[in-house]
Amino acid sequence: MNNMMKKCILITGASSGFGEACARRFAAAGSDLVLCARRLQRLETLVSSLPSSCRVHVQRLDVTDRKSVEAFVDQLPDDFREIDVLVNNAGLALGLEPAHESNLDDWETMVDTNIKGLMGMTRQILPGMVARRRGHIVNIGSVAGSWPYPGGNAYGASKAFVQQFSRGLRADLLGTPVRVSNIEPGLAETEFSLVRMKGDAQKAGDVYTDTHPLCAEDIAEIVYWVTSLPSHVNVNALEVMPVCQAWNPLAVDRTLGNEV
Ligand code: NDP
Ligand code: 8X3
Repeated sequence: MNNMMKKCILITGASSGFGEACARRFAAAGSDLVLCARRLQRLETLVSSLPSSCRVHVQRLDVTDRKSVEAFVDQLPDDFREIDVLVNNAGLALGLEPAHESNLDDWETMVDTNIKGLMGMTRQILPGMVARRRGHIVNIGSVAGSWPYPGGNAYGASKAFVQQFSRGLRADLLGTPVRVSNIEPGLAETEFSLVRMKGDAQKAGDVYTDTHPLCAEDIAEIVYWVTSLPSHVNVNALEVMPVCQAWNPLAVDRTLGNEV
């Protein structure tokens, strides 16, 4: 028996990518699962492929819908109410345009999902964890939260929020046994780029051409690992890139001449 068996794991954005891989990883460990996303059909297909012994509750949830998020815990069946691990994974990037050409609706959707959705879920689940004196919030941040790149503007800023919010939670939760971790992945091949490129499969594929990116299972293994560590160990943040990725030198423009 491993220490995640029968623990109840709530994963947002479980219909693809990291969230789906986390569901499979925790199911393999014998955990109970609460899976949510907007695409219910995808969740149901995922459930049908999990071991039949796995206890799963699926719920359609748009994390940008504050009323639904607020009603979420009350709608959980009794057996799934005591969440041990919340994986705040639902998120997205939209567009790669420079700030002066970006779509404000895209920016707002990223804020609503990556920031407000994550805050709302945390606010719903955390009181129960504190009351039970048991729990772990795992936020999925990004390297983009620390390292700016052209076109990363609002997405990177939303993940910088996740980074600092995770630290703030740690500060608030000192004196409780509740743990908080921010996992900050770099280049990873999921549906992330297809969403960012708004369905343009060619552009999405180009992101990964001639690379060996992280895969969803890499991140799921890390999420599993940080949550299965002994209960006195808190991984505050974990930044992970594929070997083929690193930082650029600071950018220097040589075209402006006397203009500045
Ligand atoms: P995917 O696009 O494969 O998965 C994103 C998941 O988020 C989907 O299950 C989607 O479900 C869900 N989601 C999006 N919007 C909402 C919403 N409003 N309400 C509920 N669920 C939502 O991408 P990844 O798995 O790569 O992304 C997961 C997380 O990892 C994101 O937070 C992303 O920012 C982060 N990340 C990704 C990296 C990468 O390179 N892939 C690197 C670093 C971080 P549905 O559409 O069914 O609602
Ligand atoms: C996703 C990784 O580098 O595309 O968060 O921003 S990156």
